[in-house]
Amino acid sequence: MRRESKLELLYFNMRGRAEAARLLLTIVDAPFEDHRVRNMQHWGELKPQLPFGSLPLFRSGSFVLSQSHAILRYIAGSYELLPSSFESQSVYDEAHLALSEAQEDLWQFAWRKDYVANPKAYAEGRLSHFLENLQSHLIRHGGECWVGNSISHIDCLAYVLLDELRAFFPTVLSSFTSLYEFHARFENRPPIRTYIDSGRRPVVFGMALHGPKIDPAANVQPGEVFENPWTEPVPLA
Ligand SMILES: N[C@@H](CCC(=O)N[C@@H](CS)C(=O)NCC(=O)O)C(=O)O
Repeated sequence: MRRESKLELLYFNMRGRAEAARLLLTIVDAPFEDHRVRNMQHWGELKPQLPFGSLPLFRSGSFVLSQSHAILRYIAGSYELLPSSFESQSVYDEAHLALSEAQEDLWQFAWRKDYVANPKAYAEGRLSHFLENLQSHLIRHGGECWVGNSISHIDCLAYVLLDELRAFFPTVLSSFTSLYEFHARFENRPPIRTYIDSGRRPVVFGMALHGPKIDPAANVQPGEVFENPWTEPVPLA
């Protein structure tokens, strides 16, 4: 990525598959335009033009990339956060895929009736199983960063997953001490704290069967709504 190129991230007004990239761009202090598709008409026009008919999409000057995980890795590589050897890069990919597998599973669960009616079985079963393995990975790698000795795109992805647990499965997160401590450390990094406190962070994690997953800790303004291409605007308070 040429540092002087204009950077644009295009997604919906949700954290979802764009949030790790937003966090990474924040950490590397890269100014970027954070475009959010908010209505059906815009989405209807845009979707047929997209390489895979979905978002996020990232632009760096004339270079265009879709697929959230490719985008994340690209930003990491552009800011020299990836090691040079193929073998070392594979270790990053290992953690990357393990985290995305757990995240996809959690997101799939949000489309099942049990997500609201009976989340306990999932929380104590599949979710805890994923977290046990992820926590072991973090501990094996020293407990501070997910891979390597300094912050990377993997830490951003891990935070996005763990932050959704902080919101909707808080007792599960706090029972995994190393994951819980990582989450707290990450969000207290000055650039991340500034972003969270700025009001720029989307209030909604993503869509679920029952509607948008609204962050219970978000500072919602009276009358604020979630504008999206799929439903009428949803009141956030
Ligand atoms: N594998 C893709 C999946 C992208 C994806 O499914 N995006 C969803 C939002 S999270 C989307 O664009 N949905 C709207 C639609 O398909 O109409 C990625 O990771 O970027």
